[in-house]
Amino acid sequence: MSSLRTCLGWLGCGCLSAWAVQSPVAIPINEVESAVPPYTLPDTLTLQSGQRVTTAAQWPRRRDELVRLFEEHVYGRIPAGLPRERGWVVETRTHALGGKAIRQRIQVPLSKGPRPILLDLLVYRPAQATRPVPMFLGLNFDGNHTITHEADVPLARGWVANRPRSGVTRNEARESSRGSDAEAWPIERILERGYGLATAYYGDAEPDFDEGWKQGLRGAVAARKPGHRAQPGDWGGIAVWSWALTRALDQLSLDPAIDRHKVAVIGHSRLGKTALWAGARDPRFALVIANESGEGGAALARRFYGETTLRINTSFPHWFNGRFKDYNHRIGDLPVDQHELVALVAPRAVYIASAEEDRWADPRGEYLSGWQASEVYRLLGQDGLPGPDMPALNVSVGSSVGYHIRSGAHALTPVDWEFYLQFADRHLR
Ligand code: GTR
Repeated sequence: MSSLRTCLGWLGCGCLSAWAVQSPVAIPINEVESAVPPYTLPDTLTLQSGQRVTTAAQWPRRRDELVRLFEEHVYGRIPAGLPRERGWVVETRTHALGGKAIRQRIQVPLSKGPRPILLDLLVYRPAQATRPVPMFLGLNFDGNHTITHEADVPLARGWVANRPRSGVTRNEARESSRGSDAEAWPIERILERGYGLATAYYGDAEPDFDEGWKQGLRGAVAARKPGHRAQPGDWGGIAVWSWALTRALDQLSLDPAIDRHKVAVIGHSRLGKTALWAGARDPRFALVIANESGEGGAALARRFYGETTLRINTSFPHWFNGRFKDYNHRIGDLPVDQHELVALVAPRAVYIASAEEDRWADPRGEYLSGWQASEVYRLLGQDGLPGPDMPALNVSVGSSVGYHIRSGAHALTPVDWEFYLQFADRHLR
C-alpha cells in the first residue's frame, strides 16, 4: 500500500539518531494524512468509575487519577523519598556576557552516597534586574558548554552521545563542540527581554542509552536498595530527567533574585516530552513549553502518523516504564492519551510547537492534543484552542494553550523563542 511506509530500522524515517539502539525489525509507519485510521480518545473528563467531571471543583480528583495512570502505564513512578537537599554555588560571575548577565554554576545533588549524582545547573540572570526575574528552565542535549561560546563554562563531565573521532581526545572533542547548540539557546535575547535562563545537561542525571540507567540516578537509587527487583511500573528515563527539572526548580526557588512563581519549563524533542511530564507532575511550573515533543510528548499516541508507540519503545525502550511496552500492538487499550498529559498542566499556561517538516513528531497530532486538552482549560475558566483546524504556518495562536507550526525542520530555533517570549510576556509578566 503506497500510503504506508515500512521503515527498516531507522532508515528512511527522518529519525536518524545517534542514540537509537536498533534491531532491524520492520515497523509500519504512516506519514500520509488521508491514511490515518479513525481512533477514539479516552475522555479526559470521565473518571475511571464512570462519573463525569462537570465542575472545576471536581477536576483535582480526575487530575490525581490521570497522574497516577501516566505513572503506571507510561513514564513510571518516581520513587518516594528521593533526597531534596539544597545545592551549592560553585561559581558566580557578575560580569558574564560582556556585563549583560550574572552567571552562576550550582551543583544540585540528585542522590546521596559517596559518589552522588550531581546536576550542574548553569544560571543566567539579567545584570540590570531590579526585582526578582521570571525564568526559563530547560535541559540541554550535549552539555552546558554547548549552549554558549563562553570559554569558561566547563565541559560536560560524564557520558555524551557523540563519540570522539579516532586520534582526538575526549576533551578535545568536547571543546570542539563548545557553542554548537548556542542557536537553540539565545541567551542574550532572553536576558534582553527581562528573563533569566537556567539549564543543565540531561546526561548528568542519566546517560541516554538502554543500559545508561546503571550509571545514572536510577542506578544510584537501586544501589541503596539491595535486593530490589525491577518492576514494570518502575520509572523510565523521561521520569528521571523530569525529576532533574523538579530538583532544578527546588534550587532556583531558593534564590531571592528569581521569581519562583514565574518559572517556565521548556524542552525540545525528547526533552520536550520531559518538560511536559515535569510540568504535568509539578504544579510549581507556571508555564510549560513543549517544542516538537512528538510521540510520548504532545502528539496523540492513537493517531497512526509519524513515530508510533511500537517504534519508540523499540528504539528507546529506556525512556518509558516496562508496562508501556504492553501497548505496542494495542494502543487503543492505553487508559490515557497525550491530550490528557497536556490537560494536566491546566489551568497553567502551556505551549505546544511543531515544525512543518517534522512529520516524525506528527504536527497535527501535537496540535489536536492541545485542542482536545482545551476542554479542561475551559472548565477551569481559561481559554483553549478554538477548533480542530491547524493555524497557518509561522503564526502563534491561543492564549492559555499556545501553538505554532514553524516552517522548516526539527529544531529549537530563535524563531520558536520569539513566540515563547511573547507568550511568556502574557503569562509571566
Ligand atoms: C527521535 C525520536 C523522537 C525524538 C527525537 C529526539 O529519534 O524518535 O521521539 O525524541 O529523537 O529527541 O531527538
